[in-house]
Amino acid sequence: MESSPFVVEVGDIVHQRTDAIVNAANSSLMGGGGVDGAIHRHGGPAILAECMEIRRTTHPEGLPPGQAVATSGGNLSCRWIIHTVGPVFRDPSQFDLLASCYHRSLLLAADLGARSISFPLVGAGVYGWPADLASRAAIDGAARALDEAAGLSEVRFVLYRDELAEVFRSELGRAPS
Ligand code: AR6
Repeated sequence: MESSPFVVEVGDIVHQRTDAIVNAANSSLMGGGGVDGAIHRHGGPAILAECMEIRRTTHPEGLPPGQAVATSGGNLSCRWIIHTVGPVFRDPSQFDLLASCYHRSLLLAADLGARSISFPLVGAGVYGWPADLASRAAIDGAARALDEAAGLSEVRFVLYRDELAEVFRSELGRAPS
């Protein structure tokens, strides 16, 4: 059996050295707090300029939850930033939409030629998803994409705190192999 491409670590997403880094954005693509704020702060104005161009051209109404778009990495050490938007948590019925963030982000990264990618725990901050459900959605969405996409050899989940990493690892342990 091949070894798992999943890596779990505690850290800051902006310091990852993977081909792609995923941003937990909002539909406006104009920046915000949390991961989004950190990525735009460290990545510099080129990222916002590209996001504005995406809004002007392909997504004038904003990026809907569950979808993903790419920009360059600006001053970050990645080649691409994949911006995705989690649904705001109300109840678990939007689980598939949250999983879709991972699925679509991975397929887009693979299409661009990325071999490695770092994800934050999309939806688990300002958008209010409980860590266990957010972790489950991450694992399900990413696993589904890896069944479909070739070329990605490392999928890194970067959790902000030890407690989140513990929850994530326990959900990963429950995942069907
Ligand atoms: N590196 C890794 N993880 C982080 C970092 C970081 N630098 N900063 C926060 N986290 P959030 P969301 C964790 O709120 O829930 C923004 O305003 C955080 O602890 O960034 O999808 C956007 O513009 C949590 O576990 O994303 C949207 O309006 C996880 O990353 C909204 O927040 C996600 O937290 C999106 O909310």
